[in-house]
Amino acid sequence: LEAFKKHNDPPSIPDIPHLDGLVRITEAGKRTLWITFVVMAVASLIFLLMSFRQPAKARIFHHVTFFITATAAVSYYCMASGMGNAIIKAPGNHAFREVYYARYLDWLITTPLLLLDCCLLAGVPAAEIVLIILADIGMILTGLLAGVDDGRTTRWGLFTISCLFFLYVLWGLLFSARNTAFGKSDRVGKLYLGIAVYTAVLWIAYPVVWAFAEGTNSITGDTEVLAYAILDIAAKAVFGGWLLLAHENVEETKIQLPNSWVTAPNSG
Ligand code: RET
Repeated sequence: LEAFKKHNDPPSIPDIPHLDGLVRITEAGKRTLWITFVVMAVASLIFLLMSFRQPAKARIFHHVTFFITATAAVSYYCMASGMGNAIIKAPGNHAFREVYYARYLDWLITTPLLLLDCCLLAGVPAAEIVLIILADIGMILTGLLAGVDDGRTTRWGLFTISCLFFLYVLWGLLFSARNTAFGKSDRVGKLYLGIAVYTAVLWIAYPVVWAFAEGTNSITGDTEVLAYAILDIAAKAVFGGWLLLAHENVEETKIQLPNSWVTAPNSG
């Protein structure tokens, strides 16, 4: 038993900072993570309060959007506390990088919810929403595997597969859903187009940051944390505020759930 335990003992923690060529975040990066946590938590609270301005049946966008920033808040809380990262072999001799895989768990939940928000706004049929979200899940899972991969060729192979899934998502957002939105009315189309282009531009920046950070290990951990934090705040908190305010003013985008979804049968 002793031999087994010894064999499975993790490397002692103090050894890790002394690893040659290790890129990891410093106090500055930690501070960015904590600030982003606060921004996401405050945004969640605002979205929750905004939901009370609508009747219970018409809060679906508020609830989806609340879950997006709330999930990000939990994820940033964990990352700021030093959880959800791993030391991965990086390209180059004696190069290692601290990779925050917790982000991918966040994205696994939040990117489908962001797409759901966009698709509900445009009025995309349920079967197509499922396909777009499945492609998105494929994108994040292959991205996660690429991020924690210490091989050379598989990392970029997985990155390419992830990008192919991403192309499908972009096509759904920018062409298919756009046509559906303009089919509903010109106002819905214009509102949707603004939000979809904003989303597409921000999302394209993620694989670019990835290529410099996890991909080639050419920016510092702090720069990576800052870049993803700015993107996350824009893609979740700013996106959410814009979506909620705008849809309240465009009657055709309001979704009323059936009564049976929001009241118990015997509650009157
Ligand atoms: C990865 C790396 C592999 C290739 C591609 C990626 C795309 C990631 C995207 C993330 C979007 C995240 C959002 C988060 C929350 O706001 C996984 C970086 C294509 C598009 C919007």
